[in-house]
Amino acid sequence: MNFETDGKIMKHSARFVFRIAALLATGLYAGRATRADINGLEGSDFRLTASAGTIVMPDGLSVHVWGFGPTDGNMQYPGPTLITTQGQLTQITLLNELPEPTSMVFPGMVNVVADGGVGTQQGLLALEALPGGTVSYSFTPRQPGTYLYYSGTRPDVQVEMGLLGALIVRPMDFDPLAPRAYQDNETAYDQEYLFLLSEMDPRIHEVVLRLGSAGLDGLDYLTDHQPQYWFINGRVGPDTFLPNNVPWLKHQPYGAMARTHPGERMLMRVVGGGRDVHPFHHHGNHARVIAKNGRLGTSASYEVFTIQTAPGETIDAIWTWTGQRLGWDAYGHAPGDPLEPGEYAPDHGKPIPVNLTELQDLAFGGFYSGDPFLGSLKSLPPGEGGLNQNGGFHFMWHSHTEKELVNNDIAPGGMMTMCIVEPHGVPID
Ligand SMILES: [Cu+2]
Repeated sequence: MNFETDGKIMKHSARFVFRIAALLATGLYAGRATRADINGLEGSDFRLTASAGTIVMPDGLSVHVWGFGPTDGNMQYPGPTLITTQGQLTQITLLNELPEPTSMVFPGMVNVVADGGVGTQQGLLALEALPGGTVSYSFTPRQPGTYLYYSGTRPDVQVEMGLLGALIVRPMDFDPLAPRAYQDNETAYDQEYLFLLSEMDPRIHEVVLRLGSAGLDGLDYLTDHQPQYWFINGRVGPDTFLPNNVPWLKHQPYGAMARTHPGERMLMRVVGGGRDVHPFHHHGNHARVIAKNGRLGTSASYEVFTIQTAPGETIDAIWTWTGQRLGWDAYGHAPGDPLEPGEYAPDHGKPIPVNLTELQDLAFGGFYSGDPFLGSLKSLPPGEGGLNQNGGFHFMWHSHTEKELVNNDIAPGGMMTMCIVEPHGVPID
C-alpha cells in the first residue's frame, strides 16, 4: 500500500470537522451518532443461546431455522455480530436450547479454550453443548479484522440451518472518533457496514423441522442443494432496505442498506457465510480491497467492481463516491458556488447534459425524485410525498449471479440492497 499518511489524516480530519460543523448547524448533533456503526453486541463477555425459530420472507412464506441469539431466548439470523477488541480476552458462553448438540468455532482465532462442554477439542473441533447444556469458549484475538463464527457440529446441516454470525475485532488502539479497521491510516473510515452473504434451501429446513437432522440421512442434500433464498445480513430484498430491529422481522434484526456522504470512506465488511461463492457487485464506484480474512497486506490491496467471497472468506474494502468524472455537477452548483466537501472539483458548476427522456424511462409517482441534483430538494409533483426524502443518489448493490435476485423465483428480491449517497448535513445513524 502507498501511505500518504499526513495527507490522509488531514483530509480525514477536515471531513470530520466539516461533518460536526454541519450537524451543529442543522441542530441535529445532540444525542445522535454522526456515523453508521455495525449493529451488534459490543464487549468481551458474551452470552448466547442457540434455539429454533421462524424467519419470514417477503414472498409470504416462512422458514424454520436454528440461530444464535442473545440469552433472552430470542434467536436471530444471522447470530449477533460480536464486536470485541484486539488483545482483549474474549469469552462466549453458549446455552443450547436446540434438540441436538451444537457448538461454535472461531476460524482465525488461535488458542481457543473451551470449557464445560462434551467431546474432544482438537484444532477447530470444538467442545459441544448437549441439549439443555452449556459450553464456553475463550480466546484473545491477536489481529483486528472481520471474521465469521459458526457451528462446528455437523456444519453441513447446522450452518445451513442458520447457526452462524460475524465477529469483528477492533484494533487495540481503536478511537471511535477517528475509526480505523486496522492499525493503518489507509484503513480509516467514516461509515461502516456489514454484508454477510448466505443462502438457504428450504427443503432441508422442512425435513429438519419434521424429523431433525437425522431425517437428512440417506438424502442427497449436499449435492442436490437448491437455494431459493439469498440473504444479506439475514434478510432478502426488499427487506434489506428496512432499518435495523423493525418489529415485524423479529428474528432478522439487521438491515443492509448502506448510507454515506460524498467523499466519505465507507468500510465494507463482506463475509461469505453460505456454501456458494457470491459476487457482490457495488454500483457507483470501485472499491479498494484492504484485507482478506482479517489480514491486512500489500498483496491484498487492489481495486474491484465486484467483491468475490468464497465460503468462509471475509473481505474488507473501502468505497468512496465523489461523482468523479461524471462530466457534470452532481450538486447543481453555479460556477461561483463554494465546493462541497468530497466534491470532484473539475466538474464544479458544469450543467447536467439534457437529453430528452425516452418514454419508457419516465418515472412518475413515488420514484420521481423532484430534482436530479444531489442536495437540491425542490417541490414534488402534486400528491407526491416522495420516496427520496434526502435527495440522495441510489446505487443498487447486489449479487452478480442473477439467479440470486429472486425470492422463490419471484423477482426482484434476494441478495440485493441499496447504497444511498446523501448530501452532507443529512445525519446517518
Ligand atoms: Cu447491477
